[in-house]
Amino acid sequence: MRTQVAIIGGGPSGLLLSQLLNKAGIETVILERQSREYVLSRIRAGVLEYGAVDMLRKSGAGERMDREGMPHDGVYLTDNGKLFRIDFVERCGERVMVYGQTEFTRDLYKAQDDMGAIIIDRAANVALHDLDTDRPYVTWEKDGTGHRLDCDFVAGCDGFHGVSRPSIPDSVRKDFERIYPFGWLGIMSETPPAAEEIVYARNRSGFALASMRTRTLSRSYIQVPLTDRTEDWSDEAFWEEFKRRMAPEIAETLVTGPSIEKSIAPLRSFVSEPMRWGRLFLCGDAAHIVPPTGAKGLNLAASDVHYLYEGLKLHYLDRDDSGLDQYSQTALKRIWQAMRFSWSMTMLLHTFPEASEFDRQMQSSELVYLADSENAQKVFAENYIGLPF
Ligand code: RFL
Ligand code: PHB
Repeated sequence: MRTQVAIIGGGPSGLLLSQLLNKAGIETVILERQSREYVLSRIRAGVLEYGAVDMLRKSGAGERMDREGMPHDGVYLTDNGKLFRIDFVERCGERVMVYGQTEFTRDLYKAQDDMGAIIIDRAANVALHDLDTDRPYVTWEKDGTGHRLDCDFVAGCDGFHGVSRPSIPDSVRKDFERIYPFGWLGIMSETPPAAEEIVYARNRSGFALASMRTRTLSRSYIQVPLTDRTEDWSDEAFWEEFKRRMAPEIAETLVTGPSIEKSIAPLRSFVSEPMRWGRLFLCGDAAHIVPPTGAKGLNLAASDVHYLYEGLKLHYLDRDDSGLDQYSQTALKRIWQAMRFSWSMTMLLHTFPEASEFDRQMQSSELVYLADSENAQKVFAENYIGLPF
């Protein structure tokens, strides 16, 4: 079997890249380790920057998002009960779109199916070969049979635990990492959202986040110690703690209900450089992880895809390799900016076990500044809606 671009991973970055390349007449094959049902059952991101929104539209898969997604003009923040709002449109003239990663992925699978794209799921033992030559190839097994795919390029879109990043020799790769001493316990519930926009809450007992998927489906998180397990948290205990951390006016009107999903995610900042080795290009979580506090993970995957798609298009349509040669450097510049924003929001809003009274006062002062200063709000809004690609 032969193709132009072999894509490892059928998550949002692999699907979006494949869809854009196919539309430009460039052939792809996607190899996904899991079943499609499994990929579509993963509940993750909920906020799309306007850049990611534009990309989904450009890929031809944005119609349902435009119909069902919820444009948000701002967010709320609360510090120990005091609530304030940052208006993105007023500060920066842009907004974000609340649309679940599950829906984003589902729309891309459908668009790929409509185009007759090749997506091979349940591909086991995927291995990348001869990446530093002009003739790379990929091998895998499915239902006990071995397969081989020859290609021009390999796009490593296989997330943090994939095979692509470890295929770059250790002598070439440099990893940067910070692990935070807490996780997020998240629940999905068939209840109306706590507020009409997302609420980020700092509280003495820890961080909480009120988000949503639709007008009748809420996504709510609380910061928990890394040692906690989901079984430790009944729905009643979750809602009690969530209310304690939210502003009183939000807690008072909150409608609670049983969880239909509950999970704990650890928080980590991670970047691996470079993002290109020979004919392998890393995209999305395969190369970097951000803590979810800034809602940047999926959005960074989309901006990586943008740079790689433009580079591949130049290569195939204009015989110009400059985009591919600059891919790693260009993508990393934007990634480090999102790293900085996600890290600073995480540091600002969470309770750190080792924090002193002074450290806590610094967090509060920063939030007072953000509540009172139009300039500070402008900086926050510019980063939250997403820096330009
Ligand atoms: P994914 O989604 O991990 O997809 C990678 C795919 O590759 C497959 N795979 C393999 N396939 C073949 N062979 C192998 N050896 C393979 N190994 C893995 C996997 O099965 C999978 O299907 O990476 P991708 O496409 O780069 O997308 C990244 C995003 O999923 C991620 O950044 C976001 O979910 C992060 N994130 C958020 N991002 C946002 O932009 N806004 C948010 O509001 C937001 N909230 C979140 C989040 C992530 C969270 N968790 C659970 C990590 C909230 C949470 C709680
Ligand atoms: C979500 O809706 O899951 C969500 C929203 C905002 C974040 C992280 C997650 O910062």
